Amino acid sequence: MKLRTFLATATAAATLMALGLPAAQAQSNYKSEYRMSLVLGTAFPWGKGGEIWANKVKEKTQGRINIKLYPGVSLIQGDQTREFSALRQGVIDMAIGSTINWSPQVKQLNLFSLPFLMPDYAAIDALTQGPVGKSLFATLDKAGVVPLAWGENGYREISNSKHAIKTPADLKGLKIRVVGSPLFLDTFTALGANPTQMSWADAQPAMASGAVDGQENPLSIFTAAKLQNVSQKYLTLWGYIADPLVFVVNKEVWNSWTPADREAVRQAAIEAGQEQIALARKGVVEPDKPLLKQIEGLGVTVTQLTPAEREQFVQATRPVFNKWKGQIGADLVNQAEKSIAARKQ
Ligand code: X2X
Repeated sequence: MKLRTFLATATAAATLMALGLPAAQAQSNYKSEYRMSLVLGTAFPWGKGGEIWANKVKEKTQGRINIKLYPGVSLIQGDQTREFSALRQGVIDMAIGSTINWSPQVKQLNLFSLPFLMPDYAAIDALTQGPVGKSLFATLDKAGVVPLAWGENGYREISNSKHAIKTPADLKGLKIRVVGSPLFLDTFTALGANPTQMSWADAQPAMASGAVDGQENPLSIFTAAKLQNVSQKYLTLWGYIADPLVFVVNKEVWNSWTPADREAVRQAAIEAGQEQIALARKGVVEPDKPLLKQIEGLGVTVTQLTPAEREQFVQATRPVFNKWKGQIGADLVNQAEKSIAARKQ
């Protein structure tokens, strides 16, 4: 907000308060609609989370804050790696964004993309719900947005059109679509693959045409986007990284709301985040993992690695981990490893 606008707003609010007018009448500066950016729509847990957040905000603010969803990152022409800058600039009012997509601007968020840092869901929770999560929220706040809650995209499993992947040698020469930060290029290069960076919007036609052989994404995306129909016939569960989602609001927008409405939006984000995480994990945390059966039922070969097989991928990517530890911040990575070691299983 410009200083003059701010002073005018503050004066108006003070006057209204002095006159004893109800808060509802102090909101003439509210927009009729707030724009929420998302990569994926309501067919996916990600977009469902957006819908849940928007509905809760509407209810908790008695309709004062009205949110419209813009899936497909349509406010930025589908270029998901520009979402964070657009948020900061006010092109986007609020978003639920993946740590991967914001990593080019906020290098600390690369933490979650460090290969094989997080062995299980408890490890993700130990990071987002502990000192690491706090520290990252402080970083995001400093970078110019208001972070409110964590959500989850999920563990990113690798698929391709050629053959089952059991060892790093199986990745050799495969063209793998990746998104976001250069860390992904390093990881897949270290594994002998041929990574190529492109947006999610471009990835699906590229798989369909055979311009790329494979991709990595959570299973909920695999099924909802029907990746078996774009030649993804082989799927390996390696759990190498997972991307959390972050619920955020543009700072000027946030400051334009009354304290009570800010609290309502924050509470709505926290509740929606919890519900969204449950949706993201549905089908993969139950003992019989029904989502895997569903995917096998689509004619996809699902490969589960033995601990020894998985270890080969860990070793092959260790130099990348070490290189990026320095770029992300050794203190943050050390804290993350400490939190994970102390996690409740
Ligand atoms: O582009 C992807 O792979 C996706 C949808 O998972 C993200 O936005 C990080």
